[in-house]
Amino acid sequence: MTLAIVGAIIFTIILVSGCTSSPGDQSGYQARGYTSPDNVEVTETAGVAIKNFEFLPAEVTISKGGTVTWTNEDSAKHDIKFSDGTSPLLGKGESYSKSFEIAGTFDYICGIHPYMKGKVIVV
Ligand SMILES: [Cu+2]
Repeated sequence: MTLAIVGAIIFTIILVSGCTSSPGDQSGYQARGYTSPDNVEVTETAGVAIKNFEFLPAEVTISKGGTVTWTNEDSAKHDIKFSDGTSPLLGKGESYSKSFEIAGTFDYICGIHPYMKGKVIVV
């Protein structure tokens, strides 16, 4: 679980930096051997933690046919609400997985706390 979180954080940094990095930042990436910002790493599966009323990371990119798994780490219950349906309510430690067969950008919220927002990008 710790590794997954670290991976998610690194992935987020890559995504965020890809949008905002200056040329100077890019050299730092290459030195560390990460995928270049223009070539964001796409994985078949992604994990999203629900923690402190936030989706972490709030944005994941997966390949078509891939799966995202959300795990609630809060004591409060949350769900994952897309335009085409809502997950069951997740208690602490519970997970929900959803597969994405169509490329696109899919926004979601928590149906209980609509200010909690996330995004799945399928490529
Ligand atoms: Cu919630």
